[in-house]
Amino acid sequence: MVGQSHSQEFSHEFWMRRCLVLAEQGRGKVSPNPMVGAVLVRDGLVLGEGWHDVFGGAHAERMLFDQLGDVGPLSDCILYVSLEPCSHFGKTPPCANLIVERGLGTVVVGVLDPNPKVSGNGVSLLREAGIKVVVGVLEDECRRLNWSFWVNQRLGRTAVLAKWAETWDGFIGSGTSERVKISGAEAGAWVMTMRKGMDGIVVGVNTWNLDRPRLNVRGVDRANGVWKQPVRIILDGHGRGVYQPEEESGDLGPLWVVDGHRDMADLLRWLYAEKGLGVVMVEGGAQVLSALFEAGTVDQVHVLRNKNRVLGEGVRSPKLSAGMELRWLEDLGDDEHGYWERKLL
Ligand code: AOF
Ligand code: ZN
Repeated sequence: MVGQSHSQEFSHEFWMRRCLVLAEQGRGKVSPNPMVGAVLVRDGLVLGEGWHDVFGGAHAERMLFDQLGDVGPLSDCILYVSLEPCSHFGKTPPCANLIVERGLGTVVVGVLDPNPKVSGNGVSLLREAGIKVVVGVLEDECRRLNWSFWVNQRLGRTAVLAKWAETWDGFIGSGTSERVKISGAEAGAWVMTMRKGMDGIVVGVNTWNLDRPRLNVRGVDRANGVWKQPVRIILDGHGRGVYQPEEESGDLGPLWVVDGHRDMADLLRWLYAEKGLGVVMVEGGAQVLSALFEAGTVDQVHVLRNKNRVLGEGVRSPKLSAGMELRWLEDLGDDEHGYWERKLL
């Protein structure tokens, strides 16, 4: 008996991992909606798979059922889904109703939806229809996958990932008009993969003027469906930025110049509620990063600390706000990559 329930627990996790892999297909395409994956299983065999692929488009469950051939009644099947099926009429009709109509026997849910319109209601709807529901398989992984969606739903603002490069002795710049290159090639490539999942990239006007960063995604595979360059956001309160006309190459996201002197939490609420940005990466400089830390509005931090460079003096790296936890350190070529996050919401 014990062995049996153990093996079922294992297989629930196995299929939930598959849901997480499928959900990844939506990265950079569905925000501020969550990435979601779904798998339909009968006797240990996959009958169908789906994921949320386009903002405003079909949810994972609908994609799965739309593509499903004739496989007979589904009462002996298990539907795995990384997020609680929705119960509300949004841009699409509720997935929970669809699951009930299809006559599913069992539904295994990774984590409850933090969206107050759904949270718990999706599961209740399924249970009331007599469907067996298991909740909380790989719960933390399912939540972490959509950490920015949790920030959006619980805090009502755009989620913030802060990233900077520093020298081994903790400086992020020289403090002069001289531009210093700090991190190596591997770190540069990693930054591109991170930018790909962002709705916006934010820098302060000093960084913009000094570094002339392109703030776009280059050199990574973008072949996978509807995908947009992140918006480039320059925090420039006094119009000090130098904005040269750019070629319309289509390879740069839109450029937004916004007032960086306003309250950071306020700015992030505006970016989410009015502009629909789910997650942005802030790439400097020190003033902008410090203002965000002081406002307690940084959710994840990535630091690339170069092993070969020391400056001795210059602009010190910002202080992390209290409550940020170091999750890992890894080698990334010439850099040490550190990752901190706030407690999951
Ligand atoms: C699901 N499966 O694949 C996703 C869900 O505006 P809509 O209709 O696209 O609804 C967006 C909300 O639906 C979103 O805030 C979240 O609560 C849920 N997302 N639910 O059952 C999915 N992407
Ligand atoms: Zn849905």
